[in-house]
Amino acid sequence: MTLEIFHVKGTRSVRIIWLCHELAVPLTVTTIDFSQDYRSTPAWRKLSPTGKVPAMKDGEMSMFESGAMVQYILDKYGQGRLQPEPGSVTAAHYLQWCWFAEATLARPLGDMVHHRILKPEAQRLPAMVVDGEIRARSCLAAVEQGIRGQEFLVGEFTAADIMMGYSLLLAERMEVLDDTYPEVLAYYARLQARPGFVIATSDGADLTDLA
Ligand SMILES: N[C@@H](CCC(=O)N[C@@H](CS)C(=O)NCC(=O)O)C(=O)O
Repeated sequence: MTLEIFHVKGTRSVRIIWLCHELAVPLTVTTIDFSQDYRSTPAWRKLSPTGKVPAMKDGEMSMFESGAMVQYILDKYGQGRLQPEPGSVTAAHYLQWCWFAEATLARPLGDMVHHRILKPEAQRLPAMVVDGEIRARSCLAAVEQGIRGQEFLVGEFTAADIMMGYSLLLAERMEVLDDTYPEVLAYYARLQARPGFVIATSDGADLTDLA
């Protein structure tokens, strides 16, 4: 077994644990300390130059960025599962939602997390939280429209739903995922019911050796 995810409960490492569970790909889950002190150490910065979580290793190779990890695992271990045929129309929409989940929806949510929780109180800007909520709500409205009439983002369950599932978890935590978005709530409930999501978000995720 060579694949190892450096994990903190409730962070984007959830995507990797969930994906490996869906694919039945062996994964070692190593929980790390989320403190700023630990994330500033040279050892952690070697794996993740900006100090963020997660980082992943596959043998000698190490990488950061959860979406890139998802694509790497699909390409190396997925045997065509959980992603559409490259170059197809469905693949275009699959890529659209993967990127939207992290680059567009998670971004304002990240601003909210920083200015509500992570930054020292003296550095928090309430206006960033207000603006983040407006931007996040506009993204949730787009998901509401995109998911209407289908079970998952591109029909069948794919890794785009894993990318989106974590962003929705963040939206829930920032209290913007409410009944303004009934289709998104129902979709999120479908994602939460998947065993991979349950394991990846549980206290025991770090004890899970998905062999
Ligand atoms: N785009 C990056 C985002 C990584 C990220 O923001 N991770 C959060 C935890 S989920 C983090 O480490 N936040 C602490 C910080 O930004 O200092 C990814 O997908 O891996």
